[in-house]
Amino acid sequence: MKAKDFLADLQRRFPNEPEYLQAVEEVVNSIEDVYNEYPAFENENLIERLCIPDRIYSFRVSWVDDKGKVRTNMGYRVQHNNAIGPYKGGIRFHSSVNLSILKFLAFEQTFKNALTTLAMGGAKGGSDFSPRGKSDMEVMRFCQAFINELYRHIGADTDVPAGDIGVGAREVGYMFGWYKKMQKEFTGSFTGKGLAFGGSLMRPEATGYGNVYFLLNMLRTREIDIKGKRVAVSGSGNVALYTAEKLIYLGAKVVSLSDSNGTVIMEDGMTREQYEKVFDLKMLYRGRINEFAQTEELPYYAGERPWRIIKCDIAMPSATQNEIDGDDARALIAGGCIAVSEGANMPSTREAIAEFLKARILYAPGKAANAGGVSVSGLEMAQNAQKISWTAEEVDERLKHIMLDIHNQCVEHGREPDGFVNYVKGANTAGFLKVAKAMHAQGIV
Ligand code: NDP
Ligand code: 2IT
Repeated sequence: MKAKDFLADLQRRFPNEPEYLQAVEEVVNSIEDVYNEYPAFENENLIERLCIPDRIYSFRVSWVDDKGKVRTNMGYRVQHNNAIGPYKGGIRFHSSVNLSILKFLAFEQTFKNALTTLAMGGAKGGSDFSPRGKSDMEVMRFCQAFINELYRHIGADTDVPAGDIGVGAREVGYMFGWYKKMQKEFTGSFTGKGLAFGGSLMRPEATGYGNVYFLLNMLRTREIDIKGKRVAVSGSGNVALYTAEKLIYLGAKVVSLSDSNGTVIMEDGMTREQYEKVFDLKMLYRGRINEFAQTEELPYYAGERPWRIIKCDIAMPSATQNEIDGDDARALIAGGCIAVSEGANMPSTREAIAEFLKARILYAPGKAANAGGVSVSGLEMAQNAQKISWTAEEVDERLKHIMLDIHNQCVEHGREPDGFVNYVKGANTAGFLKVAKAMHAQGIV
């Protein structure tokens, strides 16, 4: 396989899917050599079967808003690969959702899930519906209409959705409720459920905490202490907030949070009291970051991301894809940033990643660093299958262990001759080998 030729062909076939092509390009470039060590892979054209999703469902979702107006959105589920377990991955509700974005997410999920050590294939779904500004009843009607189409294609041993941008406990609850009604069964068909109906303790915290655990493992390789470090966090949703909480607990200084409208800066680090205020504002009242900045009298930069406006030791992008471009990366490095650990999926552009690798800072790609969320989803599936629930301490211990295991896989496959660990190469290679070997063993399916 020649990566260049394969990618040129994919570009010709899917010219309007830039995010999908970006995610595939990164993986294919890093696994080219190891792929070519296994002639059987090439004989079976495994690379094409691995990069093109198994199937995609797309459908129209019609629902009625509070004014009685009939609205339509698009709905999708991309089932990418189930070589090592049932399809598994979140659902995203955001106005920007399109097939290219969901294909990139399902592709990434396949490798991420392989790294978790648990038996989960890769999938992603979603809609261009935006829950922002909608009433609970509107969100409920939308979720029911969405699942009315999707319920036939998912299930505890088939495909298990969860949350992502715009999908939290409320949305998962509504989707699970309708799934259960249509299927006439109570099964672990979703993760991220409420605690009263099969959810796992620590699932809400898992992605953010897991990312911090991954960061600690990276810092340990250079004997760096997290205490007192200035950490720029972007986003202010599920992942960003639990990242911030764990960082404050560990004595780091969280110097920023953001949303799609702007960034708040906390030069001396967010206090515990400020954290509680912003958590309530976002989680209970679905408020905006500029409201937090106003009430706390903190500097707010409308339309800006954190990277160029504040100096930090560590960056933890936790909002969305391609939120750090080449100029942002250069500004971070020039400002003394020593580590980037990605809570979001593919938050760094190709150019930004190249800058991080060139500067030889600690750089963890999302498919390794943010795998804690889906890992605890896997633990939720295990608990549901046994009809038991574990304590928060037990889940947290398992999460720490999984994040260490993922870190070790990255080091094993990503260490370069001079000792530098290329976590991109490590994560891609380890994830690829697991999935590819399973696909090879199962024949052409
Ligand atoms: P939430 O919906 O809870 O929060 C998303 C945050 O990102 C919000 O602050 C939102 O701001 C901001 N954001 C979303 N889209 C954009 C955009 N286009 N430009 C700028 N800011 C944006 O989602 P999560 O916290 O769950 O997800 C954040 C990231 O983490 C995503 O990349 C997701 O794929 C990834 N992830 C999530 C996991 C999970 O378990 N939830 C697991 C692994 C990865 P606003 O309110 O203005 O839209
Ligand atoms: O990107 C991700 O890993 C998620 N949104 C979580 C997926 C899951 O199934 O928990």
